[in-house]
Amino acid sequence: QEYTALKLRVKEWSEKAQTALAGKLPEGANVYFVPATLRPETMYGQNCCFVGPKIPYGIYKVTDNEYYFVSERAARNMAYQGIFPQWGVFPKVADLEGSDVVGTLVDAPLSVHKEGVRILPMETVKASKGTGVVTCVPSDSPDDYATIMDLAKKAEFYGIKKEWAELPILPIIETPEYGNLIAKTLVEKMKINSPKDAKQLADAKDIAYKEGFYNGKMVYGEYSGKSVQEAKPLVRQSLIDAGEAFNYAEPDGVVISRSG
Ligand code: ZZB
Repeated sequence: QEYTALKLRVKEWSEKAQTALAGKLPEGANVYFVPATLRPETMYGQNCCFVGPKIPYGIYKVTDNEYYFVSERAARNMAYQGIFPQWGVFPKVADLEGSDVVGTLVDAPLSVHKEGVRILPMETVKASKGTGVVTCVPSDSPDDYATIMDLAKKAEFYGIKKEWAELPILPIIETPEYGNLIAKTLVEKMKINSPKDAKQLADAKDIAYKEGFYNGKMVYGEYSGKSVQEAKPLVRQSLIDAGEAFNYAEPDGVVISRSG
């Protein structure tokens, strides 16, 4: 699986993270949350970024002033893809749980929300996939739409400020059959009531991927008017050229036998 790993720079840590990180990072160091995505062309629509509240994460040193917040599994994979300077080495400077960083303000590259977006909890993040960090695009991802609605509805229960989950959702891609907010359309049409409706959400995700890729047209950003198929590699490359993203490959879980 070939992902685009995006760099969301921390602007302000949550209180819990500030306490946990005291003295662990050099002055002026940049820390990035690094979500893995298959949809770089949707990055204009980022309106928060998710972590699993109970998942363990680390902050790993890449250079003297650049650090990544990812799962240990992802850091290890990255260390064998030339992402860290020394092959196979991924120095950890801090341990944090997802819940510690909820409320942190980050800068999401290309996002319409220039003032930054918040780190929010998502119960369905899988620790064993990608980087364990998931950027939220509620216009085009049904999982993200269902989660953000639930967070806004039960903000107190989740221990977040309601307004963190209420940033405007802007159209990024237009499809002939599902309009310009495909995730919202599918969630409503399929009567998905909660992020826990796993089966329907998997079906909705499947439709959204196919419709977006084969019939989608950009209606926002530099490549507005182009098809999603054309825009996808262009957005990806411009993020990489700007130093705001890099390629991250996921080993597909196949165990390679050395004896056979
Ligand atoms: C932004 C985005 C925008 C995404 C979209 C999807 C969509 P797949 O196909 O199963 O490999 N993701 C990444 N890591 C995790 C994780 N650890 N746990 C849960 N979800 C994760 O899924 C890849 C997509 O799943 C990634 O691309 C990421 O969300 C999420 F408009 O990033 B995506 C129709 C989907 N649209």
